[in-house]
Amino acid sequence: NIAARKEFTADRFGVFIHWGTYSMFAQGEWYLSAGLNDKEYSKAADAFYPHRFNADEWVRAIKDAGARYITFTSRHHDSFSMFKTAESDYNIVDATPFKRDVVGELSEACQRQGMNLHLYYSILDWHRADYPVGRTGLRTGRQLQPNYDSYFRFMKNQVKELLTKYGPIRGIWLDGYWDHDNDSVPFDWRMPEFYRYIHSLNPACLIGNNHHISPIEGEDFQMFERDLPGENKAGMSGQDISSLPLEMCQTMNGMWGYKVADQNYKSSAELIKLLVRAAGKGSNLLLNIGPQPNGELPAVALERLKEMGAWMRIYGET
Ligand code: FUL
Repeated sequence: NIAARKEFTADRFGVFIHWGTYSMFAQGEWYLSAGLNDKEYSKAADAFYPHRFNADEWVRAIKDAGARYITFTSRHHDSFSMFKTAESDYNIVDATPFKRDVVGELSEACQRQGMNLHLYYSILDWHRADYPVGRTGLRTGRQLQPNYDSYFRFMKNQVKELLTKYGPIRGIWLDGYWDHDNDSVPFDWRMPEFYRYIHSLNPACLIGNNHHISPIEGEDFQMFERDLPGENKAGMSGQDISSLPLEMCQTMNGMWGYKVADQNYKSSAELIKLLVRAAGKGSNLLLNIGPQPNGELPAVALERLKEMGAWMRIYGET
């Protein structure tokens, strides 16, 4: 997968998309963890109908900004799958009136427009009974029957669906490892086994894990959350810089998922500076957008993409 890694590094600029039923509450993607009852929260799926969702429009706007890949949340901590899955009914096709496979539509749009697609996948889960609850886990309204064997099997099956049914998926972006940071007995996530499984399905698939520690065997790129590699201003990315391709992710405002109260967007000048500084560190910038519950990208985000595109057309490499 040396070629895939090189292509990834040459991309320099990607757009992260956090979108799920949490977007409906407009409070960010961690809303469920604010002590909510999981059963009540999950009812939102029954009203999720993002009638303005148009994958081609998203991809067009992102492409015009000069970004070369998209990383999309296939399943976040709240466990809701944005794709049709046989592993759980709690998914966009079976649990919502919308009934459209968002990952599928996005993947097709990406293929039509020559955009690389990565999928975010949470290994931490706030909803399933079999996930062994960690430091952020909820107990409210939730059944607990921790069984990592069962949960691990579930993850493998879902990742198999994602990597075999949706065309070319260039990368998998794993998240939530830090949920077991504080365990008294070290938790074995069995990541090397998981990575081998992913690579057996697609040897070229780039694996990254937002674990905030140094790379584990089997990973293809190293990520830094909200920080330029080596800076660690946000206190989450203190790990040493490795020789793997690097990627930093950052929000346009302050939250990943749509948060209506957060209009504190960075200016285009700041965002361009960030992109340049990341490139100067040999790192990609993965810049986040949280689409609205109706399926549209927020107007301010679209404006920022436009302005970045204007700059990229002059100064970006082609
Ligand atoms: C974090 C997650 O907990 C956030 O919700 C978000 O997805 C960010 C990119 O990674 O670890």
